[in-house]
Amino acid sequence: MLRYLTSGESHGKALLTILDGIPSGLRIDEAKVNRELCRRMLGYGRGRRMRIEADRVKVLSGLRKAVTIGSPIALMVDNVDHSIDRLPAVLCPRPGHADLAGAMKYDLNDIRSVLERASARETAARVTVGAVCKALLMEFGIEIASHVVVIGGVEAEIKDLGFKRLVSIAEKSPVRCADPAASKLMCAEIEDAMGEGDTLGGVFEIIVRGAPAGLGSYTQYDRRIEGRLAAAVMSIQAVRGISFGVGFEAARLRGSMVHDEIFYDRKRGFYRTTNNAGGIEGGMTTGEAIVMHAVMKPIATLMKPLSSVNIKTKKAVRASIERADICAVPAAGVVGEAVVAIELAGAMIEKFGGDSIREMRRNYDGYMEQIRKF
Ligand code: EPS
Repeated sequence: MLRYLTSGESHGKALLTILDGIPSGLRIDEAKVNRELCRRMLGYGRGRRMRIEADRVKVLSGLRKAVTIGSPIALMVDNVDHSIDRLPAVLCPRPGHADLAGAMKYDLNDIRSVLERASARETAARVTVGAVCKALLMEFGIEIASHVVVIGGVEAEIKDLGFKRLVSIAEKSPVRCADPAASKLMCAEIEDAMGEGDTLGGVFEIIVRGAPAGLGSYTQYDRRIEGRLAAAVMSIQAVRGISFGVGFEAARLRGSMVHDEIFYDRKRGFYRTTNNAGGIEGGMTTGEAIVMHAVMKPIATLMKPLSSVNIKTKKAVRASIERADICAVPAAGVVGEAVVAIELAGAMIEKFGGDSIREMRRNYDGYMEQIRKF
């Protein structure tokens, strides 16, 4: 079983993770982990904090000569801004943030103690874990990408570009969007929101290419892969909704328009010409690309704050202002890739056995041969 925990406050000393269950024999390239951390920091609309930090991973345990040995892997990202004990108290909860419910729940009279851990800074830790899991998935030719399709009122028009081209265009866009015209409009929308002291949410798409058919299972509710993937992506700060393939559109369409017809070719085996299911049927991967959409609400810290109540004086006030992003949808896409990688790496280990990469590969090859001949 693959499991991990993260620890660390936004302005604490560091973000820490222990990742347990990665098989032995996997090469971990620190530069690749750092590249993922760097991708998470980018994006038009990010706040000043991202200019202060230079997120880099320190691998504290679990590797010998950059190769896993089956023991838990400890990963650390230092915070340059570790001012947690010097920062002023926060008393005016921000609507939309963990502030109020968190302070009541943990009986804290300074909201700072809530926001420090609720902050999306924690996602840097998850990105380090995701990068290790991406390395495991790459061993089996599984690739994960994301791109932004909506920011505020601007929707991208994504042509059928193919995976590689889509990724290369999106990675060059300041908002990680594969439609250059929409990309410009999104940047303008972010500037406009900034001018108004406001924030923006949006939608990002996650695409997984190369996952074999049969990850997850229909046999028990908690083994259904879409449930696991949805829970993972929903656990990202500010994500409010998930869909697969044609998603919510399926409600308006007839079955004949939704379900992906099945074909067979001696060389290719079973295949589909459409992928409305988003690569998942009956709680299992189908072997087609996994396609998910995630909705992110606008960041809760507004420079023109909404009405709130001071938790000490109970007087009507404006919500507190913290340093924050205007829009973090491009970064959330990178985090989405990471959490999907973690969930799929777990499902791969469950299916193919998890003590060593060599053992996993043998089982994987045998299974792939078996389904080819099915
Ligand atoms: C973030 C770091 C945070 C915020 C942001 C995400 O740093 P700071 O609070 O020092 O500016 O920029 O978090 C939020 C917007 C939030 O509401 O929690 C990061 O590293 O991603």
